[in-house]
Amino acid sequence: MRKAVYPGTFDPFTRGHLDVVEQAAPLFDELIVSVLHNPNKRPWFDVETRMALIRDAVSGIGNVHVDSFEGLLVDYYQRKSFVCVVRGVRNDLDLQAELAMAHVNRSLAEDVRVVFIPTSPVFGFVSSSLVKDVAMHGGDVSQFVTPRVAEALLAHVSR
Ligand code: COD
Repeated sequence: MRKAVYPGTFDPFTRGHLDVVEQAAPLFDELIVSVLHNPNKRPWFDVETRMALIRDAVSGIGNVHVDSFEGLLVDYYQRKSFVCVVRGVRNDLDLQAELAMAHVNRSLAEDVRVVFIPTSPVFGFVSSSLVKDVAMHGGDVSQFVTPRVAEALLAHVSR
């Protein structure tokens, strides 16, 4: 069973993330989208909410499941016997950062393989932080996120 992990903060999950999932899912028997639980950060959405929003977004893709993890990615990778880490790349800045992360992960654990998926051009400018900025200023986020995520963003800014 070739099981890969697509790890991230996903605060929140965007159509850009979904595009990566749609491209990566057919390459593996199972793809796990996994949300990092980082006690040092203050995300807009807690881990359970982020997981529920991702589950809704990927519900139509049979071999994709949602999980969360704490601590080092490489420890989680080995514990769960993943064969690959999937990461999305939007531009050269992403590539630089992703390469650094991949090298660090490979230094920590030699068996960690990383696959970069270039985003579809239409989502190349979408990021969770820009989406939150648009939502915070009352803009329409529907082209960047799924309807459930748009609802959650609206609820968050209306609190
Ligand atoms: N189109 C395509 N891809 C996209 C888009 C888009 N519009 N937006 C984001 N992406 C990609 C990102 O490039 C990334 O590959 C992925 O989607 C997730 O993005 P984010 O921003 O939600 O998640 P990150 O980058 O904050 O996740 C970082 C990790 C949580 C994976 C990392 O910090 C980690 O592994 N932490 C655990 C501790 C650890 O092991 N540290 C050492 C690692 S060097």
